Formats: sequence, C-alpha cells, structure tokens
Amino acid sequence: MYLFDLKNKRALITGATHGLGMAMAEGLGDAGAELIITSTTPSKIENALAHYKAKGYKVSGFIFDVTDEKVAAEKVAEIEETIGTIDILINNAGIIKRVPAENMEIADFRQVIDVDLVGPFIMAQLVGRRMIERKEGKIINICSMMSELGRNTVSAYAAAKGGLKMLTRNLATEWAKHNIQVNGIGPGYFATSQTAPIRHDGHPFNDFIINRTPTGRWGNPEDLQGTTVFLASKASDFVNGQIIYVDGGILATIGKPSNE
Ligand code: GCO
Ligand code: CA
Repeated sequence: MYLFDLKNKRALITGATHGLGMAMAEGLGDAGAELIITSTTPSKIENALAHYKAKGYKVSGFIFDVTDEKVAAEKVAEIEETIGTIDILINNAGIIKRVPAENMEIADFRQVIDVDLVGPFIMAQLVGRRMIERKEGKIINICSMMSELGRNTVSAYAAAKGGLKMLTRNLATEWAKHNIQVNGIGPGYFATSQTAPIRHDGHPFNDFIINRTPTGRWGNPEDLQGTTVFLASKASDFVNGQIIYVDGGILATIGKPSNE
C-alpha cells in the first residue's frame, strides 16, 4: 500500500461537487488525502462538503472561477496560507456544449475553450509555480475520448480536450526536471449528469455507446478511482506526460456492427 498511500497529501480537485470529480475526490480521500474542492456555485459547494464530511473526509471548499486568473491566484494563495500546500492538482472542472459546428456561436466556442483548456492552464501555472519551489507535485488533467476522436456536435469540446492532451505533454516536458509529474486521465463514456441527456433509455446514443464499448456498459464514476490514486501517488513518480484512457476498451477497437 505504501506506493499508493496519500496520507499527509492534500489534493485540490476543481469542480468535484458531483459526478466524476466527486468519485475521484473520494478515491483520493480513501487513500488518505485531504481534499479541497472548488466551484463557481456556493450551493453546490455546500452540498458537496456535507456529503464529503458525512463520509469522514477532511475537506474544504472554495468558490471561484478557474478562468479568472486574478481571482484564482488570490484563492490559490489563500488555500496554501490557510489550509496548506497543494500536493496534487486535478483539473476536473469542465463544460460541454453540444451544437452542430455550422450553428455554433463563437461566444459559446470561446467559453468552452476557456473553461476546459485555459482554466486548467491557469490552475497548473498557479499551483505549478509553487510545486517548482518545493520540487514535488502531481498534476492530473481530465481529458476525454474527444482528446482522440471527433463526434458530431462537440467541436469546441473536442478542440479543448485535444488541446488539454497536448498541454499535459508540454507541461510534463517543462516540469519533469522539477519532480512534477503531469499526466492525464481520459474517461470513456460514464454515467454522470453530463451524459444524462444522451444516455437515457431509448436514446439512440445509449445503445450506440453500449455497443461501441467492448465491456458493454457505461462506466461508473468509481471506475476512475484506481487510475486517479495511481497518478496522484508515489507509484507514478517516473510516469510523465501520459494520458491513461479509462474507457472500457473504446480506443482499442474499431467497433462492431450493432447486430454482433
Ligand atoms: C459527448 C462528450 C461527453 C463525454 C466524454 C467522453 O460525446 O457528448 O464527449 O459527453 O462524456 O467526455 O469521453
Ligand atoms: Ca479546470
């Protein structure tokens, strides 16, 4: 267990008020880490904090927008002064807009890039500068199937998540010498509120995903916990710039006809 032990470690997970972020935070908490969560919505923080506390985790919450570099800088400083060092950063907060490319408003495209790509850079820079001084740190960027593949209606999301994959490799390149490991997790299709609109029974996409995934099911958020703990722990100290896809085998296969 020593290699995966996160006792005396502190993890900041952006978002983490629900869904994949919450499952990853719980995985880190179970491995012994103290948790810090963020959100732009006070009520979401309140509910999530109550949830985590009921489960016995040491946790605190901060309300800010990761795309606002000025406020984010103040908050990261406040966190490190009042709570302690951020040893693990998980850039989890993200949004999606499903609109055909020909109809996508430019303002919407920009907003997705801002939240899903610029936000992670802002947080990585703010926390990374401090990790450089300490000569130690773990940064995990939450990528997507869309870091590798296109899909109808998600042009901005795919552009951002493809960018986040390359940002991961680039930061890994620049900061490996400071003993900071920057890696990514690429979740496949998971049962969360984000996929609820395309997952319900009878939706053609639901059948498509179950058929497209070799394991034959949507992922459960808990399926991400092992990889998260691995990339947050000593076990991954020589792993740099990798994206680990936790996808039930989607990227391994060309897929199969729906009657097979
Ligand atoms: C979509 C999006 C997301 C997925 C995920 C896949 O296809 O609409 O890609 O809904 O949840 O990011 O990895
Ligand atoms: Ca983020």
